[in-house]
Amino acid sequence: MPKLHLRRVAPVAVLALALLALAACGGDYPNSTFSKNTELNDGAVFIWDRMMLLGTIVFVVVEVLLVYTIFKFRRREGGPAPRQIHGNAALEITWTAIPALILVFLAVPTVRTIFENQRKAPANALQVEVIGHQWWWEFRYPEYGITTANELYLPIGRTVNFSLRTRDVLHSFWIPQLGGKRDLIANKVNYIWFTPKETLSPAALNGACVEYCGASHANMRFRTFTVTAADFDKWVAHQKTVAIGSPAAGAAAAAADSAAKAKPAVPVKTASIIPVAAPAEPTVPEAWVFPADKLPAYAIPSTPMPATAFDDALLAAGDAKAGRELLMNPANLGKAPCMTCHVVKGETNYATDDNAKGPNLTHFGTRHTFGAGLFRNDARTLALWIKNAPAMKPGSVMPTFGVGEFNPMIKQQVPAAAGLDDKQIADIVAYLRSLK
Ligand code: HEC
Ligand SMILES: [Cu+2]
Repeated sequence: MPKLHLRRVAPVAVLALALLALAACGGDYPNSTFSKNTELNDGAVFIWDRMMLLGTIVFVVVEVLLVYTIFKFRRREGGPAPRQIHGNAALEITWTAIPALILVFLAVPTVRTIFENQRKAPANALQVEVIGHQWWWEFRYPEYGITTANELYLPIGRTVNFSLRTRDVLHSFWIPQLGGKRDLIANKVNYIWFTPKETLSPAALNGACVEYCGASHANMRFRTFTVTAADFDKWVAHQKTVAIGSPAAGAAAAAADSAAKAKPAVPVKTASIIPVAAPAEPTVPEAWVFPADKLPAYAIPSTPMPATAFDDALLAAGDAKAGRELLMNPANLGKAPCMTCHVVKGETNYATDDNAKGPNLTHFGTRHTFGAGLFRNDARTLALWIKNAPAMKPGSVMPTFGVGEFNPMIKQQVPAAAGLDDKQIADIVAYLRSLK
């Protein structure tokens, strides 16, 4: 056997190990929970640090003793037989007492943190209702009458109290950067609260479901935007309005218009008829969302797209008015039953927030992502989604609508009479994107 030159190999091995260990330092960990962004993180990080410290001390002491013993008392050729002993009371008491003491140092802060986290949230906390669905997230702000999906806005510096419910099976709510997870349990309302610290800068953070909940559990994600209090107010002011282009928005526009005319100081706009696909008109507070150009790479979906063809020229020519007619006219419910599962505030609704099977689409055009954080909200991705959602997201409750598309859920092709052609889909896409 070739002789192993221990003296030569050892330094190399030690160096390799050190480099490996150092590789864990630095770098960007956007989904790490070891950030001190909330008091919930603080508690967990404190316990973790203490556990690591004590654990490391124990590890080093035990390993040093072990290695020392192995070498010092190894069998030597012709050596005497080892001394025979029968236990050592002092030693045994010591090595029972030390771990017990260490556990006390771990248990006390752990229990204290658990009690702190289970306390009731401060009375002035922002209330957010989180409702888990297979496989997406509904967020409601009861204070403001806002219902939205998959994108959560939180003001920096204000405590937020989440009430957690599920519409179906167990889920678990987790925004690693903002602290611990909590389960959504059937027939029970759970709570979790924390405060994004005053010192934080606005950020886009990832969230996820962390309790296995079926086919698309891994595809049940969401984005959280921690924004300044002023920006949050802007977001709220816009999100609580009805959808632009809805009949109710038309009425609001007319009212705002006459109000503007009454005040001569404000330059009066001549055109007062708002087309359905109007870009953000000043009648509804201007949409404020987390700026798209500030989205970090980790918050931009990169889910692979299906190879389905879609004519980009059709998309560019999408007619929002025709799309709206498809969705809102009851005569079209057979082909486009969208509004039986989705709610658009201010429009013809067949569902309510409480029985809608799909996400509220009121300000869908202002969202960066859809499909529970899986897809970028652009025209092409949206068109493919309407064509065949279950082909893009396994198990999706949203059915296949594209004529000729294969619905993997019921293993059937969509017949021409029942589905939507690409032109109709392009029109619906234009309408959905106009929902600013
Ligand atoms: C049977 C109920 C149902 C019908 C009908 C339905 N959807 Fe959906 N839709 C859903 C569900 C459920 C989701 C969430 C899917 C997911 O993310 O897992 C969804 C998601 C969506 C989304 C993405 C929303 C988001 O924020 O993630 C859009 C857009 C959408 N549907 C549009 C439509 C259109 C347009 C139609 C009609 C052509 C339609 N839906 C018909 C149930 C439905
Ligand atoms: Cu899940």
